[in-house]
Amino acid sequence: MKCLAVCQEEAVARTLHQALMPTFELDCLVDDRSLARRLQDEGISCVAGDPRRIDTYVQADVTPHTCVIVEDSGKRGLKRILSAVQDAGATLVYVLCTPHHAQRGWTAELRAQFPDITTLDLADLLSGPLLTKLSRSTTRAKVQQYQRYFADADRVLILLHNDPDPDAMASGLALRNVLRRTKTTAIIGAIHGVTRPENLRMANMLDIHVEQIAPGAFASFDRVATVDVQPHYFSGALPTVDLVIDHHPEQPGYTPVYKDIRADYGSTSTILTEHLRAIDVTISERTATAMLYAIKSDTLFFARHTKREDLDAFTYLYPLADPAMIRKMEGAEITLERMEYVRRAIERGRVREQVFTAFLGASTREDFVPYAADFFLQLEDVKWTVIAGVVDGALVVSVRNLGYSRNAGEFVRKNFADIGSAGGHRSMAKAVVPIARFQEKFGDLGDAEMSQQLQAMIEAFRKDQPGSERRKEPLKA
Ligand SMILES: [Mn+2]
Repeated sequence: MKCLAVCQEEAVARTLHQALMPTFELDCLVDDRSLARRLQDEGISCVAGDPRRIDTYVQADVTPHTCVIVEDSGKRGLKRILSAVQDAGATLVYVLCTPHHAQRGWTAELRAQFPDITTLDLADLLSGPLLTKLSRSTTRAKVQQYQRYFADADRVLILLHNDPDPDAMASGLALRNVLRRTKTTAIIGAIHGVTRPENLRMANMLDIHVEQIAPGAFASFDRVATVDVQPHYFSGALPTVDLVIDHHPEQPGYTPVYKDIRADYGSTSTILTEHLRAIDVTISERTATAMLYAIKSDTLFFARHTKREDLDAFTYLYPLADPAMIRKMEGAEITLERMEYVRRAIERGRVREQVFTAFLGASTREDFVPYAADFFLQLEDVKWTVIAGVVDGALVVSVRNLGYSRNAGEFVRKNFADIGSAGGHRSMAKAVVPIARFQEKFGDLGDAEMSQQLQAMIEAFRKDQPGSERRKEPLKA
């Protein structure tokens, strides 16, 4: 495509030449003959002419398909230049504002007179890449500090939360990469280990070994880092820690030597992608695949809690990863075992006033309960799901809703906080209550009574302030 740059300053002509060639076929127009010659001598296609005259543009073969960039350096005469350009038939006209333009040049009056002209601000064009480069240097300094601090350690523990998910495992791999260590010199560990089928499949396919570590063994490591979790989670078992990298809200009560906590990020893997990019290390296909999967899974493929940095990290990792493998890992969500609990929920559960409630009875694993809660929320007429099951002597309750109605977190806190742990967000929440405590409060209920009890609780909760829910309903459309 042809492009004509009407320049006053030599630096602008040279910069546009470098930026646009060879994608655009660029000619420069300057009014100073000696400048035109100098630029020509350096191989920059340039003509001298009066930019205020129509025939200058006619001679330069300007057509409606030529991009014409007019530098506004604050000198008088911009209006005559723009009129001449348009009269010569140009329609794709841009004004490039350099820092002088604030004083004169491109004014509101000109804007009104040439409504079809687009302005480009030189500072705006620079700021994105410049800010990225500079903040990358800040990250590099931070990463180099903790790299040095970890360098002389014999045994390093990278500690994950109790039920490691894709983001935790991918962050573990990435941090090991940043620290330039192997699986023998930096152990990725968790108190319990991986349990959910999709997470197990990820660990198997990518050969990620998460070692089970008892809290008593933390002290046997020279350095301990936590990723995707903060030390307060281990309730006192980790009073000091060397490094924390996390995207959950910052918690008090511990002293890290180094930390990088960014609560607005969609995943810890996004933070670690920035660390790896800052120090320019090669990211293996395995690590890239794990991190890409982690970003997808933590942000529900950008459907929640996502910012530009997550998309940037995704774009960067995408060509390095194996998308076929990710597809396979995602498929692991559906298993025969889980279908069995879905079948139980169909048999025992019921929908009433757009709430699906089911008591699954004894479950061999906890994840069957949230899985069923997510599953039944997909039904067209369902806005809330309340699913409970008994796992290891505790009643586990998972609550989901479509997010625009009343608060799921509030529901579990109101009903279960006094007898167990209960918490969560607007759209998803969980409670875990020892069966004995539940029976003290509600009596020893059979399966059918248990379902009725759950149903009564959610109905009472929703009727509490019926106005607020109805008012928000039109949002669904
Ligand atoms: Mn995470």
